[in-house]
Amino acid sequence: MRISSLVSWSLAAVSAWAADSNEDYKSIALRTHSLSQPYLDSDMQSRWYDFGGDTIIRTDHYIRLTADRPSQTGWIFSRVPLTATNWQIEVEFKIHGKNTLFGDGFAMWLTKERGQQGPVFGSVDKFEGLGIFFDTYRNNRPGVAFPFVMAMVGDGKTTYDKGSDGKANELAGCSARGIRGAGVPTMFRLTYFQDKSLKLELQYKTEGEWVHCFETTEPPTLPPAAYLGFSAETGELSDNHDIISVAVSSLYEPQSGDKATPGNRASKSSHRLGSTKAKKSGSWLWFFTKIFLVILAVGGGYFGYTAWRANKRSHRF
Ligand SMILES: [Ca+2]
Repeated sequence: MRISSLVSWSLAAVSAWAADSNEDYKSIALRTHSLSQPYLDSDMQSRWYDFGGDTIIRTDHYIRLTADRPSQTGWIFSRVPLTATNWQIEVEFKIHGKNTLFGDGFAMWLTKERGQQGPVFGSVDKFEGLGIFFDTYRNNRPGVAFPFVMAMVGDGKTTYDKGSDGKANELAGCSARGIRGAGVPTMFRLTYFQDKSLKLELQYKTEGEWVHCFETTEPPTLPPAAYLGFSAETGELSDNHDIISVAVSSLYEPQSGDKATPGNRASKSSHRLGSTKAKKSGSWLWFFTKIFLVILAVGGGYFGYTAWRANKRSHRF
């Protein structure tokens, strides 16, 4: 092995290890909240989700919350609440239709309520929990481009400000021009760390490229038992609002000597803060140990190489 290739191999190893040390969280897929084709069991039921309103399921294609027809309302809601402390929800969806004027959009819910028809993108108003709205029709909100994506946290009493497209109660949001009828699979990825952040990323410009929508540093407090749901609504204007797949995972910190134990929102956060600290100092120690090992490997390799060269040279005579 040449010295130069040994050095570059060692450098590559260090950078790979450095990237690895940033991965403080591991994930476990939650079958209870995930959806993929064919969506239904053999008896044409879903074990984990209920659906209602105008929702149509085509087992080889999509869950259609509304068809491209006026005055449609549809929803699906998980049967069991999402109790993970930290989680990620990744959804492929498709908003499309034949008209140049269209509406109204769809919503993702993590709420105490479940499976009730209503006026907020097809679900109930005065909800308690989190709503993410993919609003394709501008009612009255000057200055922002539509479609507009936003988060609202409901306290069970506050009304969604439909007249101004949710402006009064917006937690965070972004414009997403081109998210409707995009040429690539459209997706969103919502990541929640109870003590840290709520982040929303979108894919609609290029496949495999996530566009940052928002990240809040003061994440909302969610109901301890919140159901995951999706709903959509059409009025005079319409669109197809399709859910293609839902992948939910629980995020947790791997602890040395610990088995994979996804946390629960009911668990004490003080305990978890303590373990965060321990993990951080632990990973730094491991990082320096790795660097030390690489230096040893490079040094050892170089020593071995020169010894081998010297040995080879002495044999030449
Ligand atoms: Ca609207």
